Amino acid sequence: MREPLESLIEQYCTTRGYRYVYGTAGFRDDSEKLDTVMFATGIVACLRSQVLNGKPVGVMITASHNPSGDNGVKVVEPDGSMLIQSWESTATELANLLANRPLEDIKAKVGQLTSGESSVRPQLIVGRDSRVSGPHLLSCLVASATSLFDAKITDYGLLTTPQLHFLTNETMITGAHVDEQAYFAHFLGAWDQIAALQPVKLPNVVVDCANGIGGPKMSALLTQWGFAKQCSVINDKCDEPELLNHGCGADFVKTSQRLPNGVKPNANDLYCSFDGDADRVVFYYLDQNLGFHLLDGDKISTLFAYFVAKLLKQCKLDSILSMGVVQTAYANGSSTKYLQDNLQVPVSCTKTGVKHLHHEAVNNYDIGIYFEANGHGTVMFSNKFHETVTNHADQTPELKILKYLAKLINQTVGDAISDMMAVLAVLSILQWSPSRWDREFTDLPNKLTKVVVSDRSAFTTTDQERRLVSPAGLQDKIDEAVARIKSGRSFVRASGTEDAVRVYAEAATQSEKDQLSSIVGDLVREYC
Ligand code: G16
Repeated sequence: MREPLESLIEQYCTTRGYRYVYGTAGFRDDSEKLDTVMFATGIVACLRSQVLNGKPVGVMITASHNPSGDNGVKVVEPDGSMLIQSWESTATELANLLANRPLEDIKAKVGQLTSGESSVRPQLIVGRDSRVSGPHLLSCLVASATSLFDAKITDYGLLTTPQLHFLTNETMITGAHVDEQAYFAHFLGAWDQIAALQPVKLPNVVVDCANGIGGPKMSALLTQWGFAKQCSVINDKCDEPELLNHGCGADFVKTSQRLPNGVKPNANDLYCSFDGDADRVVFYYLDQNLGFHLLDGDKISTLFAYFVAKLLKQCKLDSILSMGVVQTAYANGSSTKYLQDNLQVPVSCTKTGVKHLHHEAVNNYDIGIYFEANGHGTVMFSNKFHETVTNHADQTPELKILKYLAKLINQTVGDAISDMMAVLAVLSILQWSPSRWDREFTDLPNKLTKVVVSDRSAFTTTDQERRLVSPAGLQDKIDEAVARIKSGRSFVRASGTEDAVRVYAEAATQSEKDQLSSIVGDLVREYC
């Protein structure tokens, strides 16, 4: 240890007296409250790497869709998936110990945690989004990782979250330093392979980057992409912090169901919006009357399910390789019905959070499609899939498209850039316009709102977050309200990324949906 623990704590753990929770996607809070969390995360990430015999563990400093004053941290396994859940409690315990307990207790705990695997040098892969608080928070993480562990740290600077996941996994696979360009080369290579089989025919595409890190990364992509002439980027001012996710981006478009700032309305274009760290994407288009139509995560997963099912059938692999879709309670009822009734695809439901959907998709299917309605998601292809398509005697164009699609879609986590390219490739091959894509099924009118309450931890759930356990009595009242509405569905859960409770409502008509949303919102306010 280069510096005594007490002086490190004094310098890097100034935020004390708070209670931290490892939420839906790691720690997330006002950036002013996070230096202690970052110091704790440095320790946890190093311990995880040591337990995995020095394999690289990723750390991404981001608060994704949250306002610019927030920040947070996500820890990534060497294979690019989210930190295994059994370690979340270690992270929470350590952060709260550092923030609340006397120095002697902290010393004892840190000493105990760092004594076991000390011969293994941990390796961290770090990146951050465009928030101004990023560099300071990174310094708190680096302080514990270097002073307590002498960790080997590869700092990529500014990255999207999916780039960090991808580069962590590539570092593990190659065992060497991986240049950021490897990320672009991988996905552009897959795009070119598909484009060589089938000429690209698409409308112009406008990409809203939420004034986050997706902006410069999209610009880098466009300098190398054959499709660049038809693709333009808006809301790409990531050096103006107050603009981040403000009136733009995937979360804004999904929740307000309207165009983001900065768009020139054009009925012939296809639009998409990323969030602040570019790990989610939603699409939309305007009809001839400039009416807005959203193509969200449900529309993306159903598009992939339709396309992959069609290719599997053409390649006579539909009885050999299993395919299923994973959704959350936020999935529109019409999308679930379409998948089950029209496509005859199995659908499962998990709690909110990529970490839950990812494992369900990987553990159950050869081709596991998972998307949250808010645009987070990807398609996971199993080893059996790769062996089957590689060894298949008949290497038809359809089979090759399947193979290249599996490369075009980020296999570590949902990725706005890679998902966008994959959706465009599928639309081009199917020769579907945005409205043709939209016509496959009609969403039930739906509304997602936030209610700020004094203590969101009072809202606990069961049944994949579809039903409340507490506050006592509230679920019965919601059930009564839902029963009065045709095709009504509503649920309430505490956000794991924001200090609020989310209320979802859907119904057969716009007015009934508004009515249900307002009744349930009022019930939440009454019961909190
Ligand atoms: C994170 C998670 C997503 C989740 C979202 C909202 O996204 O990765 O899986 O849907 O938070 O979660 P909650 O409703 O609990 O606030 P992001 O884009 O914010 O990192």
